[in-house]
Amino acid sequence: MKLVVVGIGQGGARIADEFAMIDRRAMAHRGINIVTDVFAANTDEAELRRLRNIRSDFGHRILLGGEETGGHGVGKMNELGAQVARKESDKVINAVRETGRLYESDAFLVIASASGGTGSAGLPIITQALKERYGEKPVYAMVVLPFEHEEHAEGRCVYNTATCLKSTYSVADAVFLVDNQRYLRNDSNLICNMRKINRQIAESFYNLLCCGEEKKRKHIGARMMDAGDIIQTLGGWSVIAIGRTKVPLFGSLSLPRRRSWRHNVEDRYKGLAALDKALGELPSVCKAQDIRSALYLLTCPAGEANVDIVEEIGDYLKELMEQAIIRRGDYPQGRGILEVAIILSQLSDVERVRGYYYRFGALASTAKKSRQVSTRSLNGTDILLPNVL
Ligand SMILES: Nc1nc2c(ncn2[C@@H]2O[C@H](COP(=O)(O)OP(=O)(O)OP(=O)(O)O)[C@@H](O)[C@H]2O)c(=O)[nH]1
Ligand SMILES: [Mg+2]
Repeated sequence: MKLVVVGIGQGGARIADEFAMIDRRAMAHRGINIVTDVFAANTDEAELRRLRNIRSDFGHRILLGGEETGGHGVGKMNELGAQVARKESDKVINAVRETGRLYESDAFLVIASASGGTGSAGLPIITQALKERYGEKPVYAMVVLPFEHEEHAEGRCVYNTATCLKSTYSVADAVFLVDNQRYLRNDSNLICNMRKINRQIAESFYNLLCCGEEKKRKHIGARMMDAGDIIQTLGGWSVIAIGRTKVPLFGSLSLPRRRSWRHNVEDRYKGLAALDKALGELPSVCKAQDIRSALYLLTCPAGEANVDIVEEIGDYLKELMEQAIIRRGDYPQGRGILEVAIILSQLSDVERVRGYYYRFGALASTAKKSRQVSTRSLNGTDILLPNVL
């Protein structure tokens, strides 16, 4: 599957930058192309300059709202972010049109953080503009949810997140929810953590995108997963994750060794062990009974893949999510690692999203009350509006 990737705002652009990176890796290691083009759009000029992998011309690093913000971002004010994105969405659409390789792309992926000002407001607007212009291709959105400490610190964070989620859901063909908090490792500093998080987010798409683009027969599995499977699976709220286990570098049939009982059990259930890790990485947003559609892809060296592993994973998932249509695939690729990539989609209820809507409602009514008080106390001079509205 080939994507056109558009990152908006700081978080979105940096994650898009990692997609440019995995595409380079796919070309260098596997001779295939998984991302036809990558764009970053931001109101922050310095941030655009800091990107590492996206082509550095103005057509790929697009400055929005130069006049309104002087190239310094919108400082979390998503109203300004929306105004700028509405006025300049054509810049992005024109840049995409000029890629020249649109015809080979299967879908768009538009990425942004939910709690900033530029990305959270720009995401639904750019998604809608792409849908209007290229209606025949699915447009998927990826929304990065804030860290817990950010939510506690500012109401604006919840306000932006709730409005971003609601408006993006209404226009995108599917919305991937990515939870920053889920990826947080306490042992690294914040910048290092962000980089690792961004890398991991892009990495979870790597084999899924590569699989359907493989041309060499030895890398085509018994059940190949391609763009059609992924497009059929995706709809509404969605989540993605990968889990990995190590497998012997020289295959299971290498020199006979004395192996402990524990190792034999791990070997026997390595597919389930990787699946378990993938499920553990998912953002805690849904209950199994709310999942309507899912897919999994087993990627491992050819000698490690067998029908039992693929079926074991499928049986386990079917038991877990009875209502879901589950698509499966296997991809003989790589050395020493067995990976399970999983997408859960068409989630009928997402508690986390409901939580944001609920808190948004509470913030709005508190704001209304305090507006009445402040208006009264200032004899009608309506200037003490809380920051969130
Ligand atoms: N995963 C990830 N999250 C990020 C990154 N940079 C910022 N964030 C998160 O994104 C949110 C802030 O949004 P930004 O993307 O910085 O905001 P913006 O879209 O640039 O909007 P303004 O700066 O307000 O103009 C916070 O929740 C951050 O934790 C990143 O590189 N990776
Ligand atoms: Mg910014």
